[in-house]
Amino acid sequence: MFTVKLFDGRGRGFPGAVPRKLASGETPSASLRTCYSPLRVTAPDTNRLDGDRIAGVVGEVLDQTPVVDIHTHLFPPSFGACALSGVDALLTYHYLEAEFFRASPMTPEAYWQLQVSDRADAIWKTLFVERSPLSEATRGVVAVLDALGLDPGVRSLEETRAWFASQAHEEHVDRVMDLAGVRYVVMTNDPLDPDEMRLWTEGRVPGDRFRAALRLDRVVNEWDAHVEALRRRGFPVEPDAGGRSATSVRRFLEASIEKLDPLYMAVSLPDTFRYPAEDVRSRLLSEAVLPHCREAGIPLACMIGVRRQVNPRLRLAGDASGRADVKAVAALAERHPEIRFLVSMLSRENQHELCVYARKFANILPFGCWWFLNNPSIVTEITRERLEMLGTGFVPQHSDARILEQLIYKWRNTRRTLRPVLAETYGLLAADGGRVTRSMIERDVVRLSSGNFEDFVRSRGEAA
Ligand code: FIX
Ligand code: ZN
Repeated sequence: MFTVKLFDGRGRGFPGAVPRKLASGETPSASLRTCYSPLRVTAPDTNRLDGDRIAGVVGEVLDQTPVVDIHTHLFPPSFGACALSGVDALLTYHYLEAEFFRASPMTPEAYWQLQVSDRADAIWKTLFVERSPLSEATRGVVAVLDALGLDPGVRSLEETRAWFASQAHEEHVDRVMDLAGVRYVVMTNDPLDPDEMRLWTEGRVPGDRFRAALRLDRVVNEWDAHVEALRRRGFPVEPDAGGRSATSVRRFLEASIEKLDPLYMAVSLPDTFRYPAEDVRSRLLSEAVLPHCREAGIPLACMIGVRRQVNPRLRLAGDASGRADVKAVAALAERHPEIRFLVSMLSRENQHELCVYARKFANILPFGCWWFLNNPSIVTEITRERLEMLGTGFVPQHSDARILEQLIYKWRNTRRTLRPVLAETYGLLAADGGRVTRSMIERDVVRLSSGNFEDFVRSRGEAA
């Protein structure tokens, strides 16, 4: 007898799914067979792997194990213009715009005057035709085009554009997610974004492969600018977040949760973030957001260390990072032991300390190598550090994709980077006399790819 996790068909296995015992040789149900999770329905392979076979098996298991992408900015096709896809969107990704402004004499002001397709042409010519696409972001576009059977060496984008325009939306989404080995993605859903909320109110349904996350940046970080918007919607709040504000924000959160059914709430925080502090942000967190997390049993994702708009001329590409104070994370975890915190930090310098605090507080789950950290050299370093300090108790990566097809390259790169790191770690275990088996590697990779996240989010209301 051994335990498997059951999923109800395509990825919506959670939160209804419950682990149960399957007898060896028992035939799995149809829904079990069609799910994306690599279930062990045969006896586990307990044969000890020799050192020289470990890397091959790790590679196979990584390639065969679908991931849950726990933080993206993607939307399903039913969300219209919010759902970005295609070569123009790929090329005008803000990572590439930042590289373009360094390489081109064109000013940002002149660039923003252009149509999106003209911006894409300018970036293609500058970063792909006149220069070699060696950076992580440029190489990613090459990998996507190649994976979709398109020529990454063209001088003009006309045929590439035509190919994307001819794809049927829903099938294209499934194809891309299958190529990327992604079971489902978690979106970023801002309840104070009027355009997006109109779609939810109209009853647009995201479907099984897109789950919601309630993003609280406008509420928590841009309070002054949104006091009026909250009041207009029938939530009376005060500029200093006093009086009825906390009650109103909690009613607002409750209504948003009812509408979006999010897996977690999330907020990005600056490198200057302190908690507790004498400011409106801290007050909103302590009096509204955290009590609501506790009562609704919903985790809070804290993405810490962003310095917004150090160069506003670059718009979305104008954000940077800074080293934050991990004591704020410790204070959150210690004061709120019954709340679960998913934590990602943007500065490389904060990673080790975050691992130390995750060892002290089980209600901290470190996740991802966020944004400027999502490069093979840094992902290798951080993942090794996390394995050494936390075993398999973390979520190695999220894609942060904004354009659908980016899933292909971001997840390919993640698997490629994780492979030697995991293989080396199992190699050390084998060298120390440990028994390394395929079943063990499969169990661990499922945990890292989806299990840790789903367990963390599922533990609604349970004490940490
Ligand atoms: O705050 C965030 O969720 C960031 O990931 C983004 O805003 C950022 O622009 C990004 O796309 C990073 O990958
Ligand atoms: Zn993001």
